Amino acid sequence: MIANEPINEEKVKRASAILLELQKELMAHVEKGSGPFLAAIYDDKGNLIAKEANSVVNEQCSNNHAEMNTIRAAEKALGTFDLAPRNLSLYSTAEPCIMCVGSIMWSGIREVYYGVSSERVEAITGFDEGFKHNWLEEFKKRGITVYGEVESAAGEKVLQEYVDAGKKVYKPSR
Ligand code: AZG
Ligand code: ZN
Repeated sequence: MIANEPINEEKVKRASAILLELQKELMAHVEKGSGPFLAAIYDDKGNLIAKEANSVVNEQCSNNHAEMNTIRAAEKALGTFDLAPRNLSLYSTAEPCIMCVGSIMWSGIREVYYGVSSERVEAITGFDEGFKHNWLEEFKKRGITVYGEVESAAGEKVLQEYVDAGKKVYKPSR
């Protein structure tokens, strides 16, 4: 596990439980046409605000990563573009890609917890997660907490299942 603050065991325990649940739900979304990523946003009292899977292929939109969809749904549900006053945490089955790191920064999300690292996502699936310079440090400067590689073994297993099932690794042709 990695983090950009001293490890808080309470946060790790909560993140483990939520991420294991998201990993467990993921294949059911994939069976309905989603990509192999799922994210959820919770408030600081433990209420679920939004949960969305990746819908790049089934909605034919390259922006529709799990994190993007979840932030969009949370902002719509709360009627605001600024989530900061709500003290929200984003949980994602995998490390946010270059696009989603930007989206999280702009959203006002205060805490990020993810499962599988981009390096392992790329090795297992062949997706290109992009180039991210020191994003944990950059988030720390902006007061955004990050815990990564939480329950990553369970996350890697689901991604391997996706690949073994011959599901689409969507990407632009180059
Ligand atoms: C992805 N990585 C994450 N974390 N989430 C998604 O929805 C993705 N799609 N492709 N790479
Ligand atoms: Zn993304």
